[in-house]
Amino acid sequence: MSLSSGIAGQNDGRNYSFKTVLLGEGCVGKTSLILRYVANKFNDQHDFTKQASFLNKKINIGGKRVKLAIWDTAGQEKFHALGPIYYRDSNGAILVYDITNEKSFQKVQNWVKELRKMLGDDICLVIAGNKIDLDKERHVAVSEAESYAESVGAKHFHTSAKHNKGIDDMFLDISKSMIEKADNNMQNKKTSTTNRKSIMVVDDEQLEQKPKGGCC
Ligand code: G3D
Ligand code: MG
Repeated sequence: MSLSSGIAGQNDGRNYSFKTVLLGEGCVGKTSLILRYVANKFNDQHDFTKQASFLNKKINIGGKRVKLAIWDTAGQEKFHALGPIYYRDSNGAILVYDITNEKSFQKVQNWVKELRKMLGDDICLVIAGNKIDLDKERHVAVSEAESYAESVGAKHFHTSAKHNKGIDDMFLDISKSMIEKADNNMQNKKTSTTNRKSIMVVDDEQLEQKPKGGCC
């Protein structure tokens, strides 16, 4: 598959391919969320997390076929070493925090600022409060997290990779947002092409030089 352009691949309005990245502090559960979603596994050997790479997942949404390339980090976030090269071609980002760790929620807010600054509204954002099975140890208030997400135009999901909660809904939701954005982009492109076609350029000089009395 090609991810080089970063633009939502779209054929005949029915096939889409999107790049989605997971971002957040180390140990919040990014790799676990991906493995649960793609392979329905938890606490398996995280082989694929050793180097930045992605797993594919194909889904069907109302007759539209969506191929998701879901990117995981190689753990560089632990050294604050995740640069724009990792996320720049993304159609969507899932910003993960651990509900028992206030600092990880702060980190999500830093990511939102960076992504909006670098990519504007070109990227669909979702925020995931992970490890809801540890609700007794919660350090991030639900209301605070949800109202923050709303204020930055992101949906908020409560997830548990351990108990497989909220994950399918979250990926479904971000996929729908990416489809909507891709459809809008396609529509805008068509409109601008149509507008361009309808502009007629009249060259005054040529008109003036034309012989007035016909050719013969
Ligand atoms: P990361 O990829 O963001 O660095 P990981 O995070 O997916 O490697 O997960 C870090 C630790 O959190 C792992 O534990 C993992 O099992 C645990 N974890 C991930 N998701 C959940 C969850 O939903 N609930 C609970 N209770 N734990 C979770 P270890 O012990 O392997 O470090
Ligand atoms: Mg990881």
